[in-house]
Amino acid sequence: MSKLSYVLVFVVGLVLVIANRSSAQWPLECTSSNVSWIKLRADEAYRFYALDSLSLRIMTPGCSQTIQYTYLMNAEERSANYIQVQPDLTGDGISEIVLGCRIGSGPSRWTIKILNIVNGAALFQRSAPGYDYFVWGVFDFDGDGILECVIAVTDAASQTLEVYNTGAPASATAFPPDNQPVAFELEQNFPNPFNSSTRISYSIPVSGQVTVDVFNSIGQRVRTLVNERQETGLHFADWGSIGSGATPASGPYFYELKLDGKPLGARKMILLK
Ligand SMILES: [Ca+2]
Ligand SMILES: [Ca+2]
Repeated sequence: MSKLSYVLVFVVGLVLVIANRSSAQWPLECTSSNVSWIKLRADEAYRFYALDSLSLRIMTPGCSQTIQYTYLMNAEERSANYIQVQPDLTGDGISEIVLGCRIGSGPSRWTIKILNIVNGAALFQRSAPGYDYFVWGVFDFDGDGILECVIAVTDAASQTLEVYNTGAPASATAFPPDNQPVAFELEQNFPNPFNSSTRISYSIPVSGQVTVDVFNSIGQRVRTLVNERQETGLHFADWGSIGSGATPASGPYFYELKLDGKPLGARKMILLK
């Protein structure tokens, strides 16, 4: 190749590099701190929401940071740390919100409240010492055109499903639309990162010997959260301040679910103190 050819190749290459560098970065649409997002109606955009120890605040749709709905926690609910969106059960087109709270420490106790977020009224709530309540889904369980609400109730020894008739038509829509349980699911722990305690939800397709182990970043097992025979369905494993043993250090951890010795899945979580 002649000297001129080398120069030409260099110049063409330089032009290509510059063109590539100047090609558009995606434009930033919006930012919002300490929030997550949900959808409350079929025909609207997603919205930001913020959940802290005092309130749940839901913004108007899109990138807006204008608060449209606010729910103020009562004293017990100040530990609320998850929400779920369920179908519109009141006929106003706005999906109902499930607020989940861990109450106190010691024996497990998770409560739920299904809220009409428009006026803060509770449509349904369940809470009792020693029991965990979880809204598994709102769907037409028995095929009669009316939505049922399926609640899982667990204590140290058992799980019961309670099916309530909401009276709302099955045409109501939820976001995400599919709240029905699947055969096997290992959820991301919540909250994550966490600093005191966190919860891992999982469903198993058949009953069997279940273990949920926690490993540190170099693969050493640091805690066994579950090691028992469990029935088909939804279960929870909690880790943190309520566990026994020395408090673990901040950092990444992995949890692994096994059924009858067979690994079903693993996920990563972050402990931040
Ligand atoms: Ca509603
Ligand atoms: Ca029904």
